Amino acid sequence: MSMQTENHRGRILREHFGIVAEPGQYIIALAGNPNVGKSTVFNALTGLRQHTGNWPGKTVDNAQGSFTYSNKPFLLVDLPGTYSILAHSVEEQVARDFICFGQPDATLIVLDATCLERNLNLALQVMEITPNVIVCVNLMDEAKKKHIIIDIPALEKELGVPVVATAARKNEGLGTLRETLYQVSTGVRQCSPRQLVYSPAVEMAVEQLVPTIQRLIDHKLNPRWVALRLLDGDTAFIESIKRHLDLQFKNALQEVATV
Ligand SMILES: Nc1nc2c(ncn2[C@@H]2O[C@H](COP(=O)(O)OP(=O)(O)O)[C@@H](O)[C@H]2O)c(=O)[nH]1
Ligand SMILES: [Mg+2]
Repeated sequence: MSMQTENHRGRILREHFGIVAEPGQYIIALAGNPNVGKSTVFNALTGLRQHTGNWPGKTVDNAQGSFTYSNKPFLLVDLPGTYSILAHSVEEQVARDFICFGQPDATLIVLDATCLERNLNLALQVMEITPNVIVCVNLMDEAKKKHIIIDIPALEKELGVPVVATAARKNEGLGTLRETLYQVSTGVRQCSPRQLVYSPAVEMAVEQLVPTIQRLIDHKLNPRWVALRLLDGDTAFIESIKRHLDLQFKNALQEVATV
């Protein structure tokens, strides 16, 4: 990463998200449903190197913590616990905007091993936005107690992103988690997240929109995901684009959205 992009991202992080990152720090977003052990994972990874505040203009808590692994500095940003990131609440909007516009190097999604089905919804949504996803299946000790067996390699194959099993309260699996975060954030390990396929009519509309969106956003966002949001009539997302991206793009996108 060049110093120039780094400075640009640093400015976006500070001005738009109230997050102060040091140059060269890899940024990792931390997402998950409420009560899955997200804070426990956050504490286990960052220890006391934490800073808390609010998201700018929102009454939603914001926590960031740092750690070093393999001589590389990381900044972990704890997002609000949400079931979705389709922005139906302030918390969901905060989480989604950070994943979309904060340019994290990776997003770690913590899931509850005792109710994977419900939790995977969020993982699949994030995997539509960014390829750099790590899934942490936490509460493995609770799952074991309930005789739930999770085939981690099979899940990893299904999802196309690294999956790490943890019992964060017992400090189990965190070594592997650190190593995996390192590999994905630095690009040593590439992910190819499985994409949801929609009805033929939706897929056709997406296909028609993608080239135009691609031209307009210039790698700033995943064009397929932007197309899906536009087709969804997601006005909150268009508002977020206005807030976080430059003028030229947002005017053009508004035109596409109103067609
Ligand atoms: N048994 C067990 N409990 C856990 C584990 N991780 C977190 N917890 C507990 O689950 C509860 C919720 O954890 P917390 O980190 O606050 O969840 P958050 O809402 O996702 O931030 C707390 O009582 C934790 O101690 C785990 O791996 N195993
Ligand atoms: Mg928490």
